[in-house]
Amino acid sequence: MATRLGDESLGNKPLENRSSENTSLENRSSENRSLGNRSDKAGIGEIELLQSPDRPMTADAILEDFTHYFGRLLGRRTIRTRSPYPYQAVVFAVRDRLMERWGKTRMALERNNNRRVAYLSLEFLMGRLLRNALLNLGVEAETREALSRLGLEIEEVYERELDAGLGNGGLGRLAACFLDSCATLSLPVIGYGIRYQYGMFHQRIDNGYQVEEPDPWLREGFPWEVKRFEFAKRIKFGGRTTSYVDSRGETRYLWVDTHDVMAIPYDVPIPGYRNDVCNTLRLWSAAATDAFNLEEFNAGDYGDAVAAKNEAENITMVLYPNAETYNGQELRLKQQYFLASASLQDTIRFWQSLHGDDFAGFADKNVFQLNDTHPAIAVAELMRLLIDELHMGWDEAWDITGRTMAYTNHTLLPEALEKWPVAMFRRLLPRLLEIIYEINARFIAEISHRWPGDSERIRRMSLIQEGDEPMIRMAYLAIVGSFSVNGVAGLHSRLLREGLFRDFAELWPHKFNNKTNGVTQRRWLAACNPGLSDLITEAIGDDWVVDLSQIGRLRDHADDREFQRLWRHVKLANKVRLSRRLTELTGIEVPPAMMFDVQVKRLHEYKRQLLNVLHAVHLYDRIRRGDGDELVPRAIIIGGKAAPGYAMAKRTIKCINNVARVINSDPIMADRLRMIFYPDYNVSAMELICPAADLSEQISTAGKEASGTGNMKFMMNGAITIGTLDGANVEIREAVGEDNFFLFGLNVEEVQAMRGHYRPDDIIDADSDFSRVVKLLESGHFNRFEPGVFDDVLRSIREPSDPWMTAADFRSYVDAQARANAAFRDVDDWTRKSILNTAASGRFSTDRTMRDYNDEIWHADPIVLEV
Ligand code: 62N
Repeated sequence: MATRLGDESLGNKPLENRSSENTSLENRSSENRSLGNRSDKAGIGEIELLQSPDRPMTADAILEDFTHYFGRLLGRRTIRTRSPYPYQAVVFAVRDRLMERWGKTRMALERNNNRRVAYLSLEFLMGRLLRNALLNLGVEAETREALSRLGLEIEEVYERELDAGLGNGGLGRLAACFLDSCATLSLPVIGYGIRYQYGMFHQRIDNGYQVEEPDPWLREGFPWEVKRFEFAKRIKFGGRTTSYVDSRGETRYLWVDTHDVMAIPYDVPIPGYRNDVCNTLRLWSAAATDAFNLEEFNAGDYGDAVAAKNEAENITMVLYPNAETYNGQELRLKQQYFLASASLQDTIRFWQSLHGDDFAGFADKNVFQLNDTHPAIAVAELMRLLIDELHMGWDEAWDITGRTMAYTNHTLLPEALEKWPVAMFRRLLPRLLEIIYEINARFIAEISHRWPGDSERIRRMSLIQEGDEPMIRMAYLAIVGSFSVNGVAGLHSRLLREGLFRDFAELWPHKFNNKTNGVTQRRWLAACNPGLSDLITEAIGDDWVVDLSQIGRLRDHADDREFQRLWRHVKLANKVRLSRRLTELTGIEVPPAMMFDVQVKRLHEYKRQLLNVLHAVHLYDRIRRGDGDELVPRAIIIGGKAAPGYAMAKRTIKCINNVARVINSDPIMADRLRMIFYPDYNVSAMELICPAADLSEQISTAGKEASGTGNMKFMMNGAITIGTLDGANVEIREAVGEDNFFLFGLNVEEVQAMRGHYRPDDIIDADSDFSRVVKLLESGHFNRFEPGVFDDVLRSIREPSDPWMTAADFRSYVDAQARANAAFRDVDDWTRKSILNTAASGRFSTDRTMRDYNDEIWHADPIVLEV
């Protein structure tokens, strides 16, 4: 018989029951508006606190609340623009309005007993929250008005918010866009993540080199979060396993002598767009257990007690800043397990608060979407909780697990596939290792049954990679334990089925599906580009904000000369804005009339920032040789962070900066060519950059970029893409038409066919432009005072084994750039292409992506709020 999770096994009292999840906020009927009514249904010890009327959404009321918080909570009298207090007071005023919706959404979730989705992710790259919250609540104008009465500019207040940089790049930002779309679609989705004390590092550029600095983003507090100590969970680490036979003759397993850590949730409200829904992002923070501290303290070992506290809190201290290369660090595995266990326990406890110990319907009412393999240990942890803590049998537990887990893959790069040493698991998570071994044994039996005697296949598919140091293949664990496996763009999903996961797709074809990524048009058009947003709304109405397919109606305006003029006017204003910022950041002046040619994304060899540099040097060389008459003035803008341990990526940053310095200090280049490295690129930087871009660089080696999402943000804001047939570029080109996309480079099949007989030296020698570029770089022209700094970078281009085949695509890239150049000279036609790009971006909203997930994977009913 099942017992309540945690009653004895977790050593703490039942943390939540109907009352705590059910603190009712009721305000509809005025006769109910007293405080402290006793609720009949609530039972003993439960007092319903009835809510006062909703706060009005007027400038007057917002000003009143601002004043209240500024004076009475923050204890200030004078407004100083650069202080954090005005920002904080606005957030508190806005938060009051979110709280009302948050409570109603929670009530509706319980009442409707919806199927719920838990989005498990080690990263949520939220950026700033204020402008988005005001937009979604529909009080931006009112708040602007309230602040202006105090002499405050709302934009200045926005700027005071620090980015919540709890992610590396696309994967983390995707999770944030998903939350916005799910709330807007009223989908019952809760995000589970980690409240890192330090987010993505800040990047400083020193003599062209990247220098990493910590990101103490919580230093002044994070006014959006609500700490929920009552939902804390206990997480076990270390120790050993034992077993015994219970009174019914069943073998039971115990995980004992563990070092426990508490997981404390902090909730962040996620408002939908003007639909009164408010979902939750629940971020877990690690804390030492009280018992742990006290024991050591009483033993007189204060130092050890403090050390234990530090060790516990270390788990959520810092985000690992690696994108696309995992580096098997133990603390990272602890983070993964910490997130998985806390989130699963939370879901189980919520289930128990409604259904007691009857888990019959659990799998029908819960889905866990795994954001890559980072939280894939959840497969084994759910088994452990169901079997060890809830005393379920293996088959029933496996049925529940396999009906609730769904896995999204975000990469084909072999170096990014997580594998954890078996030895590390044995030390850190011994009970989970046993469970994984059991999952594997049963899985291998299934393969043997289907393919008798095929030991090679077993070796290939086993969850354990054998060898000197046996490893657990997390992607395989995720596939075996899930009912759905999806890629993030059509091409990527095909390559998963045909390549990386071929054996699994043969075994379980029904599991594999595609969900092409998107971005939220609320942040990435409505909020970040108000000029364009207003122009679009004047032309086609504002339905596009919640239904981006409507943006296709812009096509009717693409040839309208007056509309084109207004479109250009907005783009120019956005370029002026970015140009000012670039000058502030780097001291370089960038004339806004130039073509803004932009590549911003994490630094990685497969993304080929180097190819962009080769083109920059080519333009520089042409202008110097007097061959630049046809060239339109161009500003090449590159931004992005390199993982601190990724030497080649860091050297590429140095190379970009040095080439930029030579170009920008050459008087001949002035007004013709500028090159800028945008320091500390992050979400807020993109909000400034993408509205100002003319040309969007999406130039990865075909087959390497799973999807890309920056490509979609640029397209939405009217930039034209120069790109390879990689990731979502394929679908972007299909949507916008080949005339409105600058295609170049080998396709996936051609890249594969060229492996083995790729001769970069021959390619360079046969191309005089390429030869001159490489010669200039190799001559030390860009590193006069630092001989040899680019040797590694330059050598990689000449390497026949270069996986990124930069040289193979040089000629076709330069030709595509020439087509872009020619197109930019025809101002009207460029504007037309720009409008058509925005008009074709309808498919690339995460609203569409989330509908696809929900229709084909989650099958959750939308939240219905009480009217
Ligand atoms: C991106 F585990 N991936 C894709 F530590 N990964 O590159 C991009 F090794 O093509 C997609 O558009 C995007 O996902 C959304 O689907 C990505 O951003 C990481 O950030 C990452 C972080 C950590 C690891 C691996 C990858 C680690």
